[in-house]
Order: sequence, then structure tokens, then C-alpha cells
Amino acid sequence: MKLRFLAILLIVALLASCAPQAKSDISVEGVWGRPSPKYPTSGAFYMLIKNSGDAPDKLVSGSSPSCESVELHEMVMKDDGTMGMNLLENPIDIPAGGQVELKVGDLHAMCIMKKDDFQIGAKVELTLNFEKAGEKTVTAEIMDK
Ligand SMILES: [Cu+2]
Repeated sequence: MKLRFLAILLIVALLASCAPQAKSDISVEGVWGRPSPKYPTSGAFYMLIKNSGDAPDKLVSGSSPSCESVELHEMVMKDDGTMGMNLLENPIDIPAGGQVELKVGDLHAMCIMKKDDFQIGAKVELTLNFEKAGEKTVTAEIMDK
């Protein structure tokens, strides 16, 4: 009886010590940007964000030396049938083992009051702030597409 109790204790202790800490593992690919076709003072960044970890993460915010500020936006269909964009109220979820694409006509990181760095072929630094993974600085190539 006592032995069995000790065995259970031992198993519980082993399980507790072996339980791996769930972590997110964020990588960012294919980062590019362009001047906004509609808003002369703005630009947009697009990219593929992958999470190969076993915990979900969130893209909370961004910043760039080439922008006054960076906001997370999504394109939406307005009541009158034209496209507009909304400032996201919540961070962008990056699921564990999943990916999220910021792409034209959908989610994007908006460069507010861009500086003169958005010439085609230029490289613009962008820092992304993730809830768990922390800051990731990437380089966006400015493209004409
Ligand atoms: Cu936008």
C-alpha cells in the first residue's frame, strides 16, 4: 500500500518536471510594402507570419523609423459597396502551428505619415511586437504591385 502511494507520488513528480513549457516560435517571411494607392501620406506592409511553436501568439503592434506610426488594419466592405479599412480593435491572433498572411485587400500593417523612403526598390525597416515572442525587426522591400 505504501509502495503504491510512493509510486504514484513519483509519477506525479515526473510528470510535473517533464511538462514542457508551451512556447510560440514566430518567423516572418516575404515582407514587402507599397505606398497606399488611395492615401498619399500612407503606405502598407504585407507579410506571412508563421508560428511553429506550440503556444498561440498575437501581433500586438508595429513601428518603423520610416513612419510616424504603424497601425494594424483590415480591409472591409462598407455599406455603400466600396472598400474601406478599419483599425483593428484587437491584436492579430497567430495560432500555434499556424500562420496568418497580411495581404492586399485583407489584413495589413498601415504606415501612417510615411517618410520619403517608399520609393520602389527601397528597403524599409519594420519592427513587429508580439505578445509572447517580443520584438522582431524585419526589412520590407518597397514594390510596385
Ligand atoms: Cu490601412
